Amino acid sequence: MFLQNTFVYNLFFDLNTQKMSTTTSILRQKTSLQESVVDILNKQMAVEAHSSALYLSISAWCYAQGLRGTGEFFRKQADEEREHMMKIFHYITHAGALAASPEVTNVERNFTDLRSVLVMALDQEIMITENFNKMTEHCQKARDYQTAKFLQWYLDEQFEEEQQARRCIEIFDQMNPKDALYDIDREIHDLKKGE
Ligand code: OFO
Repeated sequence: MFLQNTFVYNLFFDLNTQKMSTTTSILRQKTSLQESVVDILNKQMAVEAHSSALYLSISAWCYAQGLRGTGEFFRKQADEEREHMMKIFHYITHAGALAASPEVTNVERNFTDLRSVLVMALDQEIMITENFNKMTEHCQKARDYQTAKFLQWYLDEQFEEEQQARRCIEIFDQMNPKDALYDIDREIHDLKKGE
């Protein structure tokens, strides 16, 4: 879609016939990335942008409830999601392909209570992990091992982020929220201390 302007013939060594072959290639003169790979990376940029906006919205709600520690936790999380998006942006552009600046719509703004917000954040992270699993599988099937290697960083990051999101819910459930909302807020804040 993004790179279909030039239609060129490339020479390549055919492993089956053991000789140089001519094949049509739309993309290879500009980028080593296949179109389907550029497409899934761009789609994931949009998911990261949406995550960033969602966490900023959660942060704003937390601050408005006086939950400043959790507000700060989600403000940092929003920044991290934008960094994740930009890391993909740099990967696409450095590979010579075209990154698509994402449009962010439908950002949730109506939250009811802290626990449901924490569960929403965990669900979001689980969904993102699943995306990266599928993307890695796609790249392996497409024999794009470089991009599969790039995606490994995200799988490691998701492992950490899911643990953190689960810990937030554990903290909430282990303390009686009626008596200890202040302490819950502080504990969640401290999960990102030093980040
Ligand atoms: Fe935790 O989502 Fe970005 O990658």
